[in-house]
Amino acid sequence: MKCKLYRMRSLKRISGLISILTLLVVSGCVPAAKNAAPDTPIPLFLNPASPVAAQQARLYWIIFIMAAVVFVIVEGLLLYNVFHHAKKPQDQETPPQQYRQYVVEAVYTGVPILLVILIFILMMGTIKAIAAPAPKASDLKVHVIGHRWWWEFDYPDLNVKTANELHIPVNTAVRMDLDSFDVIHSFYVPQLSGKIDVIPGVTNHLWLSGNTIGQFHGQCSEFCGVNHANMRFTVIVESQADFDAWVANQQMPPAQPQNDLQQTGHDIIVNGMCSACHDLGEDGPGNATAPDLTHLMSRQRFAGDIFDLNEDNLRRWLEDTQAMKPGNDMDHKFSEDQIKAVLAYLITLK
Ligand code: HEC
Ligand SMILES: [Cu+2]
Repeated sequence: MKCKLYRMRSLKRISGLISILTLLVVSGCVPAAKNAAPDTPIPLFLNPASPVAAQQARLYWIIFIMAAVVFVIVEGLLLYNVFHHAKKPQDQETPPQQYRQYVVEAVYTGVPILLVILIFILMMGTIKAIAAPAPKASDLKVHVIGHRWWWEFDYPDLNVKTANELHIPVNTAVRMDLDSFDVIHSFYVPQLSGKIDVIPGVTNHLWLSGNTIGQFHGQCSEFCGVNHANMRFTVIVESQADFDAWVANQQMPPAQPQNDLQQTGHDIIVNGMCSACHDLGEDGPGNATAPDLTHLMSRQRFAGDIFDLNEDNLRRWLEDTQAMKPGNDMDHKFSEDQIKAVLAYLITLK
């Protein structure tokens, strides 16, 4: 009997531990991957960098403090009764029973109802505060397309296409149309935006704006297959001048090959095996299913924002993409010569 009880207790303890671990994993509090983005601020909505996240954080803290006060009062009364009114050995009689305590009952029914009504009012206020502002001509339009396992960002009015890196000017409303190329993904930048599903065949809409210059971590937050965790992106909130300079660079045609080796690489990309999936400037399938390479080297990271963009990593990528990001959709083998030529040209694509 004793043994059984003991076993039950340790089972309880283990299941408690498991639920804490699950919570940690679900909330993303596990050690970051080796190639994680550099020192970006903790990607949490409690660390807001936009009016939307600030409203969410405010509501969170109000409800948290309300809950904490209720918790302390309720647990305090409970503990007080447990210790102060505990039955003593000399107590032989059952204490008098209480009936029809209308005041007590009114309090413990009324107070929670009032609290819930208060939360409802606060919630409506928050929903109103983060609703999209009226459209303005100066708003920036972005078409977001989720792919397994990377993000495409198109700027239809600017004729710019990029991958895994969303540049936006500070304090500007950004209106996004979100679609998926394949399965359901979810767009989430904790410090900037709410979360919205990205669904094939449906166009969803989200607005966001950043009021702090900096880089903010984004992550697909709807399980979408083997590389779901490696489907990240970065939102770069920058001054209008920096943004304009970035746009001007993105609008340029791709760099011209400077020697024979680069020319060979260029031709493989434009006419060879890469052109089935990748666009380069005006060349390529047009409706590319893979990241646009025109200004590849202007980005900081690649392949779902997880590897630093430099020559060594690109070589590793071309030698064996499946070893680097197992299961990704670039399932091709290239010869030593092809890799050398392609790499020579790729690294000039600033
Ligand atoms: C079958 C389609 C396909 C072919 C062919 C292909 N790729 Fe890719 N490539 C992809 C996909 C899909 C990704 C994105 C993988 C991911 O992030 O999960 C990618 C990613 C890349 C990236 C990283 C881009 C970024 O910004 O994340 C580079 C560079 C690249 N490919 C170069 C090449 C080159 C060079 C060739 C030809 C020698 C080539 N690819 C052929 C599908 C293809
Ligand atoms: Cu996804």
